[in-house]
Amino acid sequence: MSKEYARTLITSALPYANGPVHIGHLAGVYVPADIYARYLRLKGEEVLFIGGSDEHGVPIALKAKAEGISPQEVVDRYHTIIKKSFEDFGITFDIYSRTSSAIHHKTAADFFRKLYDKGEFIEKTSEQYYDEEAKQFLADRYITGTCPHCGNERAYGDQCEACGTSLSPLDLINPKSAVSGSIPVLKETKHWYLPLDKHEAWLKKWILEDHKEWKSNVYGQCKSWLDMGLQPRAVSRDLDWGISVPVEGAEGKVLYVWFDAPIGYISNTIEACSNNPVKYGDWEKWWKDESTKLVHFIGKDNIVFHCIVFPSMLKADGSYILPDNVPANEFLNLEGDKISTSRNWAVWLHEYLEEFPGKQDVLRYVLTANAPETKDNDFTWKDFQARNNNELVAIFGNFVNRALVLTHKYFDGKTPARGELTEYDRQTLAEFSQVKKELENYLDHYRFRDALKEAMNLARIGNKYLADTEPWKTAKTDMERTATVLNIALQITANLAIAFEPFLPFTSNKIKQLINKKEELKWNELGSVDILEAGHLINPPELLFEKIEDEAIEKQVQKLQDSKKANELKEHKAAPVKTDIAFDDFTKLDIRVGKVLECTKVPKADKLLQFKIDDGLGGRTILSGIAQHYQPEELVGKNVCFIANLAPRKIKGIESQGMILSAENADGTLAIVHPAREVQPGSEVK
Ligand code: B3M
Ligand code: ZN
Repeated sequence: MSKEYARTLITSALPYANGPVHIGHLAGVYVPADIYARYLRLKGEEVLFIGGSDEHGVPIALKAKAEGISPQEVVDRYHTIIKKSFEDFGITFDIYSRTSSAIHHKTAADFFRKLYDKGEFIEKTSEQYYDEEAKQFLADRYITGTCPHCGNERAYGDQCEACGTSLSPLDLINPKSAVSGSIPVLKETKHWYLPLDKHEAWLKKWILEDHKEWKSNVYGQCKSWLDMGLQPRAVSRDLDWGISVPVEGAEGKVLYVWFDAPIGYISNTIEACSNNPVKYGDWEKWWKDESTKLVHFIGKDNIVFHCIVFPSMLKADGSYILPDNVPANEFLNLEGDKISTSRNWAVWLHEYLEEFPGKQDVLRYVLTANAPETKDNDFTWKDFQARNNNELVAIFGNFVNRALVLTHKYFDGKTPARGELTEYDRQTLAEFSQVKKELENYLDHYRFRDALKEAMNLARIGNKYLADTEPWKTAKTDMERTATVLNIALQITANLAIAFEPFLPFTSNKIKQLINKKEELKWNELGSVDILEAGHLINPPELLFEKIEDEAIEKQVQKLQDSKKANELKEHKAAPVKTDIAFDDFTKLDIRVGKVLECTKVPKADKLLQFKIDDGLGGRTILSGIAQHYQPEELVGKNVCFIANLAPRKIKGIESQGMILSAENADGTLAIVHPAREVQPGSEVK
């Protein structure tokens, strides 16, 4: 369905404020949403781009409990970090607010109340799990257990992350409270349900018939939900963190986070409009006027909420428009593995900027070029480096730099006048005049990867043009020809500033500064060869991109490997205890403390260290296979524990008179055991 709209309201999923944001967030939601918002603004359209933090829900309450702080402190911390990351990456929200705000509490409570008064909910008492120790009901992630579908023992009450199935607490096998670890009991409680089954008929028509143009991953997921048949969904929870259910007899109950969060888009609109009424006008025109195009940018795990649940809420209210499109992305993986906050398998945006300061656009470029638009995709550091070095530096940067440097060299930085065009010039101009149409076609259909490729094509055209026309050669014989070539190269450069503005805004600004065109270049100038008039002075050249060296990439790969290792250790379970022994058996072992007098590497044995130990009995020699874990010097003077009555053994011709004790990690790293205080050499360990 294509329709003429007057304005566009762009929403982007509100990230949970229980951790910082990573490249998966950026690639899946915020970069595409920002590209779209910038594109429409550049075209002069009326746009409102909404962002904000989602600050309710069980994971936040659990995190607060684990850290011994309040949920408000948790969300304050992460809201600040997240907001800053988005600013740093040039995500141009018109507002970035939060669902713990007073405006949101009121908007969400009013929304609920209206539906309640209209009789749009079902009230139902049912049995739910209750933790008698912690004296609370266990909703969603407050309860864990075994997934009935895949057997994962760490499934949550709302979802199994191993197989992706959405669950309810009653589905779990061997349920356990995440609060106290105790086994929960069933207890009656009352909740409000949105009867999605009643909405099924219109949803089917609206999505399956009227929105066949939605992305196939989105359409497909909706279809399978609708084919399965919709059930009433609870919109309240027994929790103490969230928005209180605004009806009598609902003490201790809050709105379910997925009920209040999408209303956050509305609250944030209200806030933006009341902060800046001149710019944005009345909030209702954004939500209640059929000539507004509403577009939700989200990740695939949010599809059902944005295509089925939230539209049903809006419809139940009756005064709201519905989304025109929900261009959800699939997931971005990292080096072949699912991105995970809890396993620290992620590239965090704030950390990226510490390691690659000023390189926001490189990440924006790689994440768009590799966006998981139709299927899950993989981010690798090697690909990041290759795209930077082979595409941004070698093509885009190289072209712009040559155009600027040569203009300074031959024309003192003044845009030369264009003379007669050759057939080849005409061909080049014809090629690049297509770029605008192609770009628009892709951007209008949320195909940002293809759009970026098209923008990059413009840089390729420029790069090839200079390589073929070789103005550094013609400058020796034909200044007029050189002038024409550089005029065209500079016009292409100006075009690049426009074409890349949605994708690489920092680079686009830098080009504008370099070509001395600070006044905004408009989208409709794209394709023009008259952006820079003859004589227009440009600034001294500077490089747009710099090469990223192998060391920088290896460091990032190493960082990930370290976090994988740390995880393996964390997840490793201690080995089961061996069969019992009698006390007498233990006393047969003579364990002593000794001081290391000397420690040296055994020649021609890479694992062996030779110790001279003061055992209080005149000293002894012990060999130990720990040379890969310790430098000999660091052990001299230390107290160690050793088995004193192990039968002596000859190794590499040296007699070892005992065994030094050490503790070993699951990954094979180890640490020598030391007594916690100074004791006499020869003391017995019991
Ligand atoms: N906070 C889930 C997520 O971050 C959720 C989105 C809310 S959008 C209204 O994936
Ligand atoms: Zn599962």
